[in-house]
Parts: sequence; C-alpha cells; structure tokens
Amino acid sequence: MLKSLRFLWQIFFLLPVVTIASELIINIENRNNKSLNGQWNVIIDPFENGYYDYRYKPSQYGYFRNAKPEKKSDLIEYDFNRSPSLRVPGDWNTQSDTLLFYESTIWYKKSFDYNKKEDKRVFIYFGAANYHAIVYLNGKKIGEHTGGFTPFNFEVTEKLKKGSNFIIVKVDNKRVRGGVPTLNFDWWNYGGLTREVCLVEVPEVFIRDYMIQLEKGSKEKVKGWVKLSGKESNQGVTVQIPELGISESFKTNGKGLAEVSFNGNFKLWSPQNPKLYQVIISSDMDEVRDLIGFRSIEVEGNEIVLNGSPVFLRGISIHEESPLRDGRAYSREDSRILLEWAKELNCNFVRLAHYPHNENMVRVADSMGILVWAEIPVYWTIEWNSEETFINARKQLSEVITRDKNRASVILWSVGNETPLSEQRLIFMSNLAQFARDKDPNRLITAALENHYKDKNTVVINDPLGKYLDVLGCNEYIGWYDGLPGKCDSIEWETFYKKPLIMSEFGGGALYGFHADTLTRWSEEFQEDIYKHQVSMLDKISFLRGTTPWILKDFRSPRRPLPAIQDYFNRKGLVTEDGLKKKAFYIMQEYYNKKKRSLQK
Ligand code: GCB
Repeated sequence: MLKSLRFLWQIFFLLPVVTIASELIINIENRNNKSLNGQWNVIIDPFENGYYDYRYKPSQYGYFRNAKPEKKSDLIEYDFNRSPSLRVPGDWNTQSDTLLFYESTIWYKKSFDYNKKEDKRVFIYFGAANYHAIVYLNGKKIGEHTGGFTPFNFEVTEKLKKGSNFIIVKVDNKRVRGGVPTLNFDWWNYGGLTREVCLVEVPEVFIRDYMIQLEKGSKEKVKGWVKLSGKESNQGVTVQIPELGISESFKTNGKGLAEVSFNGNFKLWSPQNPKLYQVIISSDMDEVRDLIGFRSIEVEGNEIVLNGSPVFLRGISIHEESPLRDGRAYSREDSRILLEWAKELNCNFVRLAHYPHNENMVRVADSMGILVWAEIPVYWTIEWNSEETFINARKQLSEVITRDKNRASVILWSVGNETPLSEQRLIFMSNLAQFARDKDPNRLITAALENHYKDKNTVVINDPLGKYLDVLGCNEYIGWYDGLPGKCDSIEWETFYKKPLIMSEFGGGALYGFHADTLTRWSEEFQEDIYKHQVSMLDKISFLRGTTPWILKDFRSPRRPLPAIQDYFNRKGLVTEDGLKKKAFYIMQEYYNKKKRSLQK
C-alpha cells in the first residue's frame, strides 16, 4: 500500500506546477510602479450570473466585457459604472454590513489611463486575492490564480491600449473541499482584493528575482543568484553593498541565471541589532535596490542557533487582522502596531498564522528585529489524496518563499497546522518539507503538530513527520479543551526526536472586562490561570526552545457564535481587537521578561 502511494506521489512530484500567472517578480515596492489601489466598482454576483449562462456553461457575454447598450433597445443587465464601489486593498466583508458573511463572487472593475513606453514591459501585480481570481484586461482574459494569500502577476505589455484601459477581476471566495485551506477553518473567510494592485514597468530584459543570503553555516559568505527575465545568457550582473565597499560582477548562463558568491564583513542581523544593508543589484538594463539583513540560523541538537548563539524564541501567534480597523490587515501601519504589541509582550519572535501574511509584515519585522515563523494554509483536514490539492499547496509554498526569501526576519517555513496522522498525509507533508528545503536551503522547516498522550500524565511528541522537520511545533490546549488549568501541573513532556520544540499554540478564551473566579469560563481570571499553569509546565520541558501562545488579538471566526461572549470572535486574544490588554497578557509579559533576563537575548 505504502509503496503504491509512494509511486503515485513520485508522479505528482514530477508533474510541473500548473502556473497560469507569469513567474513572480519580487520586490515590487522598489520598482517603477503605478498603483491601481483606491475605489473599484463592484458587482455582487452570488449566482455567478456574470460568468455562467443559464445552462451553467461559461458565457462569452460575461460581465468581463463591460458591455454598454449601443442602441436604446439593447438589453444589458449590468453596469459597472452605476454599481457601488469597494476600497482596494481591502476585504469586502467589513466594508458593508450585507457582505460580512458573503462567500461567492464579486466582480471588480477599474479604469485607468496608460501610455506605454516603447522599450518597456508592463505587468499587472496583485498582492493577493482571496481565493480564486480571474483577471481580464479590456474585455479579454489574461489569467487566473488560486490561493488567497500569495502574490501573482501577468504580463500585459502587448495587451495594454494607448490611453484608456479597464481591468476586471472576478474574485471568488467560496470554500472548496479540495482547496488549501479546505472547507473548515477557524478564521474569517475575508474575500476580495485584499492587498495592493499595481502596474509594474520594467526594461525589456529585467531582474525578475534574486536571492542574496548568507550561505548556510557561514557568517561572511554570501551565496545566491540573480535571475533575469527570459533566457538572457552572458549578461553582466553586479551586486553592490556600498556600506561595505562591495561591488561584485557575475555573468548569466543560458537561462538568464547568474550564480552569486562573495564575502563581506557583515554586522549580523539580530533582534538586538536588526542591521539592514542597502543592496543594489544591476544588469545591463535594470537596477533594483533592496534592504537586506545577513544572519545565520541553524539547529544543533535541541538548540536553535542564531548567529552562532542559542536563542529562546519568545513569540506570539498572530492572525492577519488590522489593529486599526475591522478586517484584514495589509498596510505598513497595521504591521507596525501588531509588532509593537508583540514587542511590548517582550517578544523576539512571531508566528504568522495560518497563511502567508502581507509583505509589509515581514519587511517591518526585518526593520524592528523580530524573528518570523511563516506558514501556508495546509490546515486540519485537507485532501491528502488529491494531486490538485498537493500542487496547490506546493505552489502557495513556492510563492511565499519566492517573495520572502531575502528577509532576515524569516527563519522558519511551516508546512502546516494540526494535520491528522495518516500515511497519505505523511507523504504529502514530507514532500512539502522537502520542497521548501530544496527551494530555500538556508531556513529551517517546521510544522505545528498535535500532542499525543502516552499515558494519563505524559505527552509525547511522536508524529512521524517530525523526522522531516528541523524544529518541532506543537499545539496543546491543556487547561482549555483538555481539562482545567490545574491539569498542567501533572503533565510531563517527552519526545522521540533530538530536536528543538516550539509550543506553537496554547491558551484559552476570555471576554475582556468579565471578571470572576479562576474556574469561571470566559473570565479574564480563567484565562490568566491557564497561562500561570502553562508557564510553570513549559519551564520543565528540557527541549523547549520557543513559545507562540494563541493568540495576540481576538479575531473574527464564524465558528464562534456564543452571544454576548464571542459574537463571532475567537476570544483567545491576549488583547482585544482594539488592543485592550487582558490579565493573561501580563503573565506572558513577565514570563518573557524573565527569559530575556536569564538568557540575555
Ligand atoms: C487550534 C488552531 C487554531 C484555532 C485554535 C482555537 O488548534 O490551530 O487555528 O483558532 O486552535 O482557538 O481553537
């Protein structure tokens, strides 16, 4: 059985990734771009009438044509220009009361003027669209993308008209069984163009992508690559770091790829000193600037080793919800506030749950000196036997690694959360782990596993996936779903592996301002008591090297309907959705303060 499954998976693995979008361009914010953010006209289309005809076949007369009546007798039953508008970037759910629970299609339309320059290429770039997007330019389809949290772009050089153009996007956030995530998850299914949209103008031969990072295990040797668009062989590529007097030149091979390697006397990036260098990458026609930090990250036995010294990761889990408004976070300001709250908690680490957050988050983490666990939405019970699901998960993993592989803050790629033990799941997940390792040999691989009881008082980390990970993550809810807070006192932890453990979730719910005794569910005192018992249990786990309790901030979830307490919010936040601190916040703050002082990190 296992053999035949393996065979099947080998076939899956060899299949090309179905890429409908063009290869991703990285570092968009430092390129010549024209924003298409702002108000877009929208048509809410729950029956997808603008896509299918009455026989439920894709129609050639869909809303993407943006048709207008030419004669007074013409019948056209939609009109973008007279339809309402929504803000982009932004989820649709929190922009109108009627859309809060909406899960289907909304059509977005924006008109813009563009005067194409002779020797330039133009791409349209989307930071993210949840979940499935079909993009049309001037009435013609240019491509589609699946996955709600990663960027995608399409080349439109030949498709843009001089002067006035219009872009229409069909965004569909219906949950699907074979999707990543699947039908069932504990966060709000925010739909729409949730991140920025822009046109990116580049030279004919341009720097599409690069990896400028220290070689694994080294503190001075950069080993990476620069990729030009197309097959541009034998072209010169230069990497400069002016502050260190570095200017190194390389040549591209037949695929437009230049291998890069040089030494530098770096001040290493760390939470105490988040040093970023300006790096200038140039080719014959193009130049891109980036701010890059250099640090090493490794595992030695039970230790996580940052720049040669063991580190304890004082973390917190975070969902991508705005601290400033209702709904999805996307801006630099959102990121800054969330990460400032984490700093106030004495964190040096965050777990960006359960999907790739917007790029601002990792860029701000880079500048504030906060280490990052990044994750893909392989969550709970996705379809382990489906080839399509695997390809989808791998593609989302590939896209986030492509986007964030130059960020010093990112040290861990997590390939999933609380996935149930089975042979198929082990094959699926270990293949993802291997894919991440091949694509980015510099970072560590993890996953949030589940805890298993060996006997009444002993929890053991024995998930066979552990073999394929560098760092073990474990979610446990002792004191909330599993007994009462005092249960923590009798629990011992064991592991099958000589690897570091991050307790990637623990905690419980509390309604801010509700005070009672420590046995009253939803009171701040109950939550506080969980944290008190948890931290004394955690202190006894010899292989524990980090914690990211669940969660920084109360967040919306359709699974949480309890009136007057939850009201469709998961209340496990240490702070409310507006940032008011619950009593448990101070327990964790003090625990981290002690860790910080004892380890001087
Ligand atoms: C978990 C999940 C997380 C949930 C949390 C909860 O184990 O990983 O996504 O939100 O529990 O609150 O139940």
